[in-house]
Amino acid sequence: MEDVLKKLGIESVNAGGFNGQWIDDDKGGILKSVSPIDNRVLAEVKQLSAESYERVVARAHNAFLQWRLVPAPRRGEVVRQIGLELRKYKKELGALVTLEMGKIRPEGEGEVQEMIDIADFAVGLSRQLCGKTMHSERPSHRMYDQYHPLGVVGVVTAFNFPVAVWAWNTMLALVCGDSVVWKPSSHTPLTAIACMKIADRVLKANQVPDGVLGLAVGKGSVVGNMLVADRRIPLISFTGSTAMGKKVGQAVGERLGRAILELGGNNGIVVSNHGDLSMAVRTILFGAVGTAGQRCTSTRRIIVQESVYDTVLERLVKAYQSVRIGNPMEEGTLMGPLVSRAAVEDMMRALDEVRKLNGRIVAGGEELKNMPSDLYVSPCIVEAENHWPIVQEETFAPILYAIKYKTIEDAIRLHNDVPQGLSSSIFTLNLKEAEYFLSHAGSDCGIANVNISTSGAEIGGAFGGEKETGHGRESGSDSWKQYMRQQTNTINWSDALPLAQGIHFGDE
Ligand code: UN1
Repeated sequence: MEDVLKKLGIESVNAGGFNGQWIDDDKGGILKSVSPIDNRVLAEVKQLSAESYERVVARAHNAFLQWRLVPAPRRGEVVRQIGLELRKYKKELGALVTLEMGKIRPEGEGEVQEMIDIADFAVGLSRQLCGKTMHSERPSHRMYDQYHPLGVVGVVTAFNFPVAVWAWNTMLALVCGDSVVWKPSSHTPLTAIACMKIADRVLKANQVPDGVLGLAVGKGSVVGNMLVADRRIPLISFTGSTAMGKKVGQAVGERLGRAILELGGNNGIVVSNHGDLSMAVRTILFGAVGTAGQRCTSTRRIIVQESVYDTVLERLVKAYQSVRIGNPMEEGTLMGPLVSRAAVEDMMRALDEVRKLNGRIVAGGEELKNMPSDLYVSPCIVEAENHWPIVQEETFAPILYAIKYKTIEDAIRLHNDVPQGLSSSIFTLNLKEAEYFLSHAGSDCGIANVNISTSGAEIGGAFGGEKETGHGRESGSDSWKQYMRQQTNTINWSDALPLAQGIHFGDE
């Protein structure tokens, strides 16, 4: 552990603010980063007070004014170098993710791989920030649109993807000519500090203006509130719960800012009698138990055709019993601890609700004793009804609700009958069912898959959801457009002044 911290430049007490220089603020209070693996304090961080928050955003704004003038491909070259630097630290940064939030090592490293991938994507994008040219209805006029840098982007990330989500936003924002102020989760300040150190070496070597990347570790009630209300920040990208997201959406909407909101999911997999059941079982295990059920894309519901329901459940229970739960730093562990006592209590509360409804818990659902901390649980499968209030909610823990269906129409109705709309999947080898699921009459989610998990999306696609999951898209496809402002330009190269819509005004 000490080696990992040392290699990433983490000290026993760290400054939590960065605007090109580290800001040592004694007025914001100390935050302890505690590992859920064994409740050990990894290091301490000095949080930002309101005054030092101001220093971060003021510098970010000035930096933006200069950074936007750097040609986009040149900005892409800086991002390319950040990607190279991240490759050098993949192992250590991945390990720090594991230490700070408890996901297993391969998942920690996978997250750093997402950072590298989005950096590569952004490099290519830096030469493709294209608008359209359209034909004007007026003679001798030319019309086109172009995308200009937007400003300071505020990025608020959650504990469960402490580095990847920052990178999805930041690598795009950088090539788009924006600066970024990052407020990480208070569970994971050290990974944020480590990322900033890695990126800053590249920024300094390329004489990028100080403040293009900023960090604001601090309390939600101070830094979080200031960030979302700040008129100098035209775009807030927020990842977190639906409850928090509603508040953020309101605060940003109140000032007519833009918001990308990546909130709760309630992701379902439909398992058809036409599906490959052994593939389905392996996938459900990854989707529901991976990251201890703490992904916004975690599989929370399986909707299984009644003729294969017993077989699927039987095989799943067996698979759940073989999951090795323990220290996520150790090879062979499949599930580490939950992030906090509050998370364990939420899980137990949800299971109490299930019991009140006479729901049958067919696997797991226990707090595990004799573990290195009080945060280990066994992943759980519950036979449930889709309309139960607890099934309609997202509980950020490894609880999987199993629900039966008769017809494919039923399955899609049940699937969509929740308030959230992030990720979804169907296991079927029947072409009609698959196409139905992906059609406008099918899944209502932002992500809909066939024969793969609800979780583990690639960076190349646009990532985000509908309904109470929020709105906006991060990562691939044309998500970058949200980080720029679109401008329509019309140029008259004639000697006349024709008006659009054939209007004659005065003598013309
Ligand atoms: C999240 O849980 O906030 O698709 C993001 C996935 C990951 C990202 C999840 N690539 O599961």
